[in-house]
Formats: sequence, structure tokens, C-alpha cells
Amino acid sequence: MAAEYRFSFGPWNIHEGADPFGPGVRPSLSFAEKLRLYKRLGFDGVQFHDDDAVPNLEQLSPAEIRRQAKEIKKMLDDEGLVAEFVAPRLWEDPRGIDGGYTANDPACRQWAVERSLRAIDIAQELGTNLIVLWLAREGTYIRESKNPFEALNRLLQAVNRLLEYDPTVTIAIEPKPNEPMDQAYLPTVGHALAFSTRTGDPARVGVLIETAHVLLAGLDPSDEMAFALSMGKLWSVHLNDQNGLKFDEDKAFGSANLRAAFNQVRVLELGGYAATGRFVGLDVKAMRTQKPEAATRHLANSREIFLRLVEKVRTFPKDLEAQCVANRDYEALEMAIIRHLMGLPVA
Ligand code: XUL
Ligand code: MN
Repeated sequence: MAAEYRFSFGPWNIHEGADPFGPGVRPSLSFAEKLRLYKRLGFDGVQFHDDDAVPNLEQLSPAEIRRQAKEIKKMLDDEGLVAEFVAPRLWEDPRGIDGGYTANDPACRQWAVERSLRAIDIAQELGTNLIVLWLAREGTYIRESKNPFEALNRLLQAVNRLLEYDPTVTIAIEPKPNEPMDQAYLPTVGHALAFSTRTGDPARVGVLIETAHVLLAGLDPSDEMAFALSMGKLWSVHLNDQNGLKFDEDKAFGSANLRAAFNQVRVLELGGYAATGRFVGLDVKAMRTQKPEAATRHLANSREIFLRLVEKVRTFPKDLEAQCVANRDYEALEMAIIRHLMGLPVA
């Protein structure tokens, strides 16, 4: 029997609709209210930033942080949910202005590492060993502001410190090429996986691939996913969509390019992703126009589109595919795929 996919999202995926040009347009939901929606929407996994779990963690002692994280674990258990990962949010605190791990100020670098260790404490309490690093401000606005060799070494030292702190922790880097800095140090999956080989324990450093981030790098999400899967390093995905080279849109999965979505699902199927037990994360945003009562549709829709594409991948006639490939008749193969996606007989 084919393995079943498990789905996750983060509390930030149910949001008020604020963007850089205007305020929120929907009321806020409490974390507890959001948790109650997970199962109803078909999701089992919760993704956390460290302060999603423990909001005021900068004011708390390590022991108090653990205590509050334990309470969240109880809430998860009560809802029948599990934590997928914890990601230290280093990009909002004033000490992260110039980056965390690669900041020029040693006090800021130390803060970034300490905060990440607290994120590991929270992950331990929540029962996950996966830490996600979106290296948001690990880059530069102008090249001359940092020495790239020093910056990469600092990044390495920070990651090694996290690996040493907890020998069971695994780190998935989520590369993103285009924001918030002018240039990011690890902008693509290839950079992140090459970097992993220099760490103290390469087997514990992999990637989380987000569709939109790959598109913004001008690359193909399905190929990036296959690349990481072939190395046993695809530890989560953030499926969504992106309509060209604009801001990071986080559109519903498959909503801009259904064919590209089909190919991402095809690669996850071919690479046996479901059997790894890893989650399919949907890092999607509701449109700002969406009314409060319908502001979770983007999550349910993305999951439904994913599952319908799994069916499309599984039911595409393999003999026809093999025949087209053998004949080098890629026009016929392409038309068959398009007809299949349109719900028409393939030939
Ligand atoms: C940023 C992004 C984040 C990460 C988690 O673009 O995708 O939501 O997934 O820090
Ligand atoms: Mn993401």
C-alpha cells in the first residue's frame, strides 16, 4: 500500500493580512484557536518559530522557557497534533539587524547562538529534533560590509555549536535568495548542501525546500527536491506557489503553475518522500481580500490540490509514458500530461 502523506503548517499561515503597504484586515486568532483548526483542515503537524511556542522568551530564563514549552506540548497532545520543527526567529530582534550568526558585532553573534540553543530546548520539550534555519539576515545590503570568508566561517561555527549542544538535533536549512537582504549567503539548495559537508556532522544538516524560494532563484522546484532527495537530505518541504519574480507571494500550492506543482508531486512520489515520514508543509498565505470566516481556505485548498495531484501522478499511464520516451516523442508525452491534468482521456 502506498504510504500516506502527513501535512503541516505554521501558526503564521493563518494571519491578519498585513503587508508592507497596509495593516491587517482580519481579527487575530489566538494560538489555541489556531490549534483547534488543524485537524479540521486535515493537518497533523505544527511548525513553530521559537516565539510561536514561547512568545516572550527574551524575558525568560532557560528553565521558564522549558516550562512554557511543556505547556504547549500538552496543548498539542490534547489536540492529537505533533510538532514538526522549531525555527529560531533571529530576524525581528534589534540584535539581528545585521544578521545573527554573521553579524559584525560579536555580542549579536553570541545572542543569535544563545537564542538558537533556546530554540533547541523548546524543540526537545515539544518532542521534535528538527530545527529549521531560515537564514533571513545572514547576508549583506552592500558587499563591502562583511568579509564573506569570515561570514561563512561564523555561520559554520554557529551551526556546529547547535550540533554539539544536542547530539540528536538535526538542522534543515531553508534557503531563500531574495529577501530581506540584498544578497543571502546560502541562497539555494546547492549552497546549503555544499555547506553541510563542511559542518561537524554533515549527516545532521539537510534542507527544507520552499517552492517559491526556488522559483525566485530562477530554478525548478521539482529538480531541487529531487537533488536533495537523492542525497537523503530533503527533511521538509514548504509547498506554495509564486507568479513570477515579484515579492515572496506564498500563493496556494499549484495556483500559479499547476504543471510545475504536478512535477513537484511527481518527484516526491518517485523519491518515496511519504515513506520517509517527513511532513508536507504548506507555507501559504490567505489573500488579503479574504474575509475572516474563509481565511483558512488557502490551507485546505493547497492540501486538496496536493492530494488530487498525487492521484494524477499515480494514474498517469506508465506504459504510455514509457512508449513516448522510447519513441523520443515528447510532444505526445506533453499532450498526454496536459490532457490528464485537464481531466480528458490521455489519447
Ligand atoms: C520565510 C519563510 C519562513 C520559514 C520559517 O520566507 O518561508 O516562514 O519557513 O522561518
Ligand atoms: Mn517557508
